Amino acid sequence: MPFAVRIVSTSVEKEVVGVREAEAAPRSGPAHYIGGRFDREGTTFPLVNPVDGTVVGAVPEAGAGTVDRAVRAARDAVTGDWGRSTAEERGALLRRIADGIEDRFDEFVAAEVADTGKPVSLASTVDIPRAAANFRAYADLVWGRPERSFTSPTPDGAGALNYTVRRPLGVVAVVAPWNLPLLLLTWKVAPALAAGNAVVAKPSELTPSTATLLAEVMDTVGVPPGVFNLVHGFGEGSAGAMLTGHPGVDAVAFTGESATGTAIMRSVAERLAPVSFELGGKNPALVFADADFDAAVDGTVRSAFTNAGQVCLCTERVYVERAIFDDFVAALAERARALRVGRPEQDGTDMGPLVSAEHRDKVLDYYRLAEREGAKTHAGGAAPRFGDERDRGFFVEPTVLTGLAPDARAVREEIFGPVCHVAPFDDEVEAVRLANDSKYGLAATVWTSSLSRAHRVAPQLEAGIVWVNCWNLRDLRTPFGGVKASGIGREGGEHSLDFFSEPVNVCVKL
Ligand code: NAD
Ligand code: 6OD
Repeated sequence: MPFAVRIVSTSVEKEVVGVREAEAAPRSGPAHYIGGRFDREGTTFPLVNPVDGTVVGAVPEAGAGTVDRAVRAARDAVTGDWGRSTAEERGALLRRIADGIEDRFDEFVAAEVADTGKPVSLASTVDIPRAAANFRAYADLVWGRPERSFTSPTPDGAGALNYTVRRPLGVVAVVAPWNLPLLLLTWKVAPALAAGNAVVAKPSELTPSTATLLAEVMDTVGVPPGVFNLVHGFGEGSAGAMLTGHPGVDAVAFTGESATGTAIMRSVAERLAPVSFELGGKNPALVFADADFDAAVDGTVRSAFTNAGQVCLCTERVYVERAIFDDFVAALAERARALRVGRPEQDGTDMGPLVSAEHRDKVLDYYRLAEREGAKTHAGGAAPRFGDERDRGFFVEPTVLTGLAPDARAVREEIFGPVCHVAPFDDEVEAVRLANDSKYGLAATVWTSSLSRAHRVAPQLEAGIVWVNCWNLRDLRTPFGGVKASGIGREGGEHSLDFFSEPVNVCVKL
């Protein structure tokens, strides 16, 4: 048995043999996790509560030496027993990780809420359950993965058999953003491990806590030392760039801003390491006059304001057929004004603060820029005032704008806050042209009651994901990713397993 998980069947396996005691498991704030050991080596930077701006902890910042140790630990794992593990063994371990997350569900929710300020209702129904689901999904997928084989003719008539084996890439760097910290980290870690790689993960400097809890779970359920490593720090000039630029990293899976993707691509160019990039967006919604009006308003409220607009899939550009434009704007603005902005743990809170003071300032700058560019503000447009400690937090109002020209910066640039601009269109051709008039191409939404229109419009949209009469309905098996500046490659289901492994054709002369 190469590592400490007993495989009895492919069903969920509860029994773990010889699980190591969590070594120096921190339970007291963010820590690096390298080669199966936790440490807080190096200088620290503050962890800030977005609700009131207070400093609530300290995060260790990995320097070049720490990153190097993590990469070496990962290399040792892939060249050791882990590199010879079977898909069945890895699948069983992934299920244990999912169980481990669920066993500490409330801690994960509390940590995610504390770092991001997102409502408990969101963290407990989306972030944490879907993070656990990622591990289960890839446990199933890697086990059930079919490969094709071909028999080929040979000159002597004996023939040859070609079949494919999948090899892991080796040491994979996973660099994640702050908006859905655990969900988006596990979205890459789970398939990377399922495919047999060792991982060095770097979460966002703003949201280090659930990644640390994940390392604790990995440790507790018996993930072998070096298979999953975690380093904390910033991007440029810090742990992020040191990791992606490390010559021992065989591939980089990154989610974050498009400009960061460019920087990472430069850092891997010399050694030609493969990248999987999930990047920014400026996602359009098209609302046709024949749509179910209430469903379209409801869906647009969700797509613009979920997680305070800090989801890469959020709608920031809404195009509405002229016949219903005024009614739609009025209804959307009324719903936006009614959203309850407040404490994440309070029942009924729809929106918490933004993640950081810097991000709040960026979003508020865009609100002001939009007004200078000629926007009319129908809802929001500022920071709310509470009259208590939340006024030192990072809250902004959900905002609905109209009246901007197609080339306004607030229409073209990703804001990543709770804001959308609504503009009219006259026909389907114009709607598609407006939707595609962006350097980004992540997700698009179409609201219509015409089946023909839906099928006609969807494939014309320059986006990796098109939703019809819904938003963010996500099956983990489906391809996920963007076109243009929104990404390179696809993740999700088989697509992630394809990225995290190389097919090797074996040709046997019969
Ligand atoms: P970001 O690019 O600033 O940071 C993401 C991660 O990259 C962080 O861990 C950061 O420390 C690290 N990083 C920054 N500079 C780096 C560098 N030079 N080298 C290596 N690592 C570096 O993004 P963010 O602000 O954390 O997240 C918001 C952005 O992420 C938005 O643009 C959003 O659209 C995008 N996003 C995209 C998706 C998607 O699936 N397409 C999903 C979520 C978020
Ligand atoms: O898969 C999901 O549930 C989800 N909310 C994905 C979001 C991805 C980008 O931010």
